[in-house]
Amino acid sequence: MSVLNLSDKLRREVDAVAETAGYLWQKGWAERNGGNITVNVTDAITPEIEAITPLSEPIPIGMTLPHVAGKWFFCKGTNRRMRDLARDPMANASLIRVLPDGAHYQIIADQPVKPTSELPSHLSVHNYLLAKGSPYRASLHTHPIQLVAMSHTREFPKKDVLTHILWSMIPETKAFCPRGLGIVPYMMPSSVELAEATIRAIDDDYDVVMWEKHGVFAVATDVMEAFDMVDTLNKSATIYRDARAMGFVPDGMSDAQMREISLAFHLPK
Ligand code: 2HA
Ligand code: ZN
Repeated sequence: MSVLNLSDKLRREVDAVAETAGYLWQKGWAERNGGNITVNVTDAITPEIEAITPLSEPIPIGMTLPHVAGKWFFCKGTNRRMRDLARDPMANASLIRVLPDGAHYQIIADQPVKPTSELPSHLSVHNYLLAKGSPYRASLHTHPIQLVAMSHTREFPKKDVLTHILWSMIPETKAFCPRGLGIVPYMMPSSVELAEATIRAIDDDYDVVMWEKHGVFAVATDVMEAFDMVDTLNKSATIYRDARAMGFVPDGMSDAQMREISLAFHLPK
């Protein structure tokens, strides 16, 4: 029996992850096993799920993260494909519980799928969010084509230059990604340095962070919200690219037009 039979709330969380994984694949942002999703699903755990015998022994996380102790996460499996996660989420991801020591986890359901190799970095971000009392429960890493392309020149990835260009392409981008796009210089995927730099960028008040020449990392209340922010930013990048491909540098909305958006949507900047 699937654990999904035990909690409607967990089923909705898993359905949202599967739906998002399908979008990532359809958009061409998730080649092979590219990208990751982890969601803190602690609120969806019922006493029946808590009573399930784990499918694995305690597995070391590789670091001690006190704020995720006792929390439950739904995580894409290591080496699993987004397109397979979309089709059959419980066979390509797993429900895990972090043990009270904050240093080990156990796989609970539905199958002994080992979570993403990025688990330490994703859990570090969740640990940071929980420590801060943030309502954010979802983290998403993906490879959005046009945004990544824009990180391949020294002209753009200066702090807030890229954000300004993207905000100015369509009004929605500033309205729905009001914190803009943080930038983390290229670092080795899966490295502790990359995880730490990502947390610093989130702490700097960004919800979406560009990993230069690699992809983006987004945090939000839920996985669909994280996807929507990346999708909106990438839409702006695509409009920018298409204007350039038509042979001109796009004007962008004026500063006055952008201020008007900030006022209408009560945005901080
Ligand atoms: O886990 O995209 O950067 C797959 C990745 C790592
Ligand atoms: Zn990646």
